Amino acid sequence: MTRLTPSMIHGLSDELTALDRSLLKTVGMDLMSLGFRAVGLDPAGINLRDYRAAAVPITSGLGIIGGFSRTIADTVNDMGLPCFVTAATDVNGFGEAVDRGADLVLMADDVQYMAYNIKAGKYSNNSYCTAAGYVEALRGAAHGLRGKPVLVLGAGRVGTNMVALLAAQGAETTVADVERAKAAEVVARFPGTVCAEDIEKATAAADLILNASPTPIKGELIRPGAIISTPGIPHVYDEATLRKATFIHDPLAIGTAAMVAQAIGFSLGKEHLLQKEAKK
Ligand code: PYL
Repeated sequence: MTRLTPSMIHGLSDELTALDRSLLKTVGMDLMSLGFRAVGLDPAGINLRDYRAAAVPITSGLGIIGGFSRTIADTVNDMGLPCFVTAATDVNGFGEAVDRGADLVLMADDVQYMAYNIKAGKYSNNSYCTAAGYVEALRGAAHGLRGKPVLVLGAGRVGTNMVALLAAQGAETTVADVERAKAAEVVARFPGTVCAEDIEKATAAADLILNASPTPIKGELIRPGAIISTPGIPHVYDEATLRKATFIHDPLAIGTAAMVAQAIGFSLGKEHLLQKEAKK
């Protein structure tokens, strides 16, 4: 998982309204609905104001990323679920979240980003939920994925979870990774999935792409009219490329929305069908 930087995070909170608008136009759902549908839940009838969340800054490892917890809280508030950032960090911050009545605690170290549902005693994790969020976004933009060829770039934790989710939806999945053995390992786990022999050729032939790699796709390889659903960071494309394809991207909000949705689902006695298979 590529570590976000303060500059990647800067301004995201101010862009949440534009993200909602863009998602509605591209995938037919706003951020909140996308998050819930990504984990198989219908947002209708769930009153998010009945819940309370906290974002706890975590100082372990490489430490706090400026703006990270604030941006998470702003994203969760944008979904309609009240969320505050604790004044304290780490264990003390977790205690503050509990004392202030949080139902969900969102926190991330250098290895994992989770939303912990205190009452349910279960957590959702970012690798799985980012995969679910971007697969659902692609499904919405493509008006369904069943029987359609989809290229997954990157066979890490997020890419692997994407392949599992695509298999469940009956897509025809090709996996590509610069480390071919990693792609082959994922293909072996999901019968019917194919390993790309030549990444550039596979990319140039793809109309539906999930880019879970840390490498932006070369603009000249992208087919006009392609739909590219990509949590990958850094996300840098020139204007000509951005005009010829449909891009679905944001560095943090879509994964966070699906995490919150799945964590709320634990309170409703629901667990997404693939969570048990997902690699954490
Ligand atoms: C969760 C993000 C999405 C992409 N990369 C992941 C990342 O940057 N992880 C590290 C998060 C560290 C947060 C830090 C803080 O500010 O609490 N411990």
